[in-house]
Amino acid sequence: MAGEPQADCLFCKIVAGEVPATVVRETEHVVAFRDINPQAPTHVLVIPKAHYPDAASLAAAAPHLAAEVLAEAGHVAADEKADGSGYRIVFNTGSGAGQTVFHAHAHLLAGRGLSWPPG
Ligand code: IU
Repeated sequence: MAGEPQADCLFCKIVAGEVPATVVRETEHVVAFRDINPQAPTHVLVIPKAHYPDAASLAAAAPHLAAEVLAEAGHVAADEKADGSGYRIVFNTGSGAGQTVFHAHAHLLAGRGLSWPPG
């Protein structure tokens, strides 16, 4: 069922404390932790604790929760002193776009120049 924990989902296991992660922010509904393979000096993943496979399904089923994920990404950027120099929020969606974990997550990237278009 939408939003329910999935037994085979890595990020559900992080939410449950079954897989370790370096958590930088946590609310009742959202958790933010450092990516294990950082692509920038600041690379934090911001996820809803509830399981949705991607950003669009999250926004469709629980728009308030999608908004909280975005707001928390902004708080992480401020915590990391990235809100002045600029940062990027990315939701890879679908394997063709590089999504490898099918639990909605925002990548918050900062701390270096970020070129456009992305690869
Ligand atoms: P993607 O957009 O689905 O590809 O992002 C998944 C991210 O999860 C990716 O950047 C991985 O480095 C990251 N990650 C992680 O932080 N911890 C893990 O145990 C695993 C992947 I597996």
